[in-house]
Amino acid sequence: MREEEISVSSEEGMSVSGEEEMPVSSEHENPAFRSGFVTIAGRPNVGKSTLMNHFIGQKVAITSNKPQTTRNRIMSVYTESGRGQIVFVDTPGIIQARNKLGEYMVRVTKSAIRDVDLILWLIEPDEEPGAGDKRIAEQLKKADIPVVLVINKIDMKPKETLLPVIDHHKDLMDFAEIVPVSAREGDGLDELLDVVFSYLPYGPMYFDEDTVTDQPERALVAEFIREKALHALSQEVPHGIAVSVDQMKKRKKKRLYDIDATIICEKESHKGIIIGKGGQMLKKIGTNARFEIERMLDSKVNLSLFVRVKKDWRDSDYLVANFGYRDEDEGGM
Ligand SMILES: Nc1nc2c(ncn2[C@@H]2O[C@H](COP(=O)(O)OP(=O)(O)OP(=O)(O)O)[C@@H](O)[C@H]2O)c(=O)[nH]1
Ligand SMILES: [Mg+2]
Repeated sequence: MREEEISVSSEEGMSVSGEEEMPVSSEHENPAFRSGFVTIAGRPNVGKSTLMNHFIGQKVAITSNKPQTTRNRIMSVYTESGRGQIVFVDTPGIIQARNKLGEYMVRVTKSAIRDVDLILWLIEPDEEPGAGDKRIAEQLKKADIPVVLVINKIDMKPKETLLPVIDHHKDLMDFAEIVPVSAREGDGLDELLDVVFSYLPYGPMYFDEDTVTDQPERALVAEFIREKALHALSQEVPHGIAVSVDQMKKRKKKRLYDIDATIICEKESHKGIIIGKGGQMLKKIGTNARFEIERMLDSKVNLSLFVRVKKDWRDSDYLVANFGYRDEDEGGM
């Protein structure tokens, strides 16, 4: 099978991402220090990853307006000197699995709502609970962990429409708290942070304050490419995409990386769409991804993108695992 390739290299210097310096302190000696694990769960597309990114102040989980963007459990660490440390656990949207990848995503979410200190159940304000929400509520009740109902995207609705949303959801289960927010605008997030900290036990700092995420750089690179493909493509094409980083090398004594990556799709017809007329689509995905990767690596990047078809890979346990969706990857930072 022929692979199509397109290279996107760095033409100009990129601005440097604003990494914040945190003061080093011996928090283990602070008896008022709180710490714990907080899972963010809910239906697809409600803004779970957007919320986590906002807390961390950078993109650790990709986002898009297409449901089922997140496929893995993604952890990130929020540390506030003198106050505490929250390990956020972003999860795939809760769905009914239709293929092996879906089954993997369901397993990821189920395991992420066990053994944590708090669960944030995110919903959208215009939703009356449906069958999906009832299933989520049943799962969360079984977990026997405090659940905060977070009503996201309040920027899209007048305030008075929130009351019926709250009333309808209150019937599903007992919530520790109910907090309306806008993850995109940042509204209500300070209040949510206060609530989260109030439910965490006094405890140690699990990770040093420089730790941001459990995602290795290569995984972030693959995800940034997948995000740009999600943004650029429509209909069913983006759902069948996986990205593998085949090579990632830093040039000696240079702030320059050479990266080869492959976009895997399910059908020959999808391959044509991903490449686009005269390679335009692939070039667009590559250029947009390169910007994001350069910002993360604080270096210039030569990105070569290939496209390959692996027929119906989402139905194959072997290929799903091969493209990085493996149960054994779920553990630890
Ligand atoms: N208007 C508005 N849009 C939001 C807000 N938060 C997230 N979004 C948008 O909602 C869409 C989905 O956001 P994601 O963060 O990818 O949602 P998710 O719950 O992680 O989705 P999955 O990973 O697919 O389960 C994106 O287009 C976001 O920009 C918000 O507070 N207000
Ligand atoms: Mg997500």
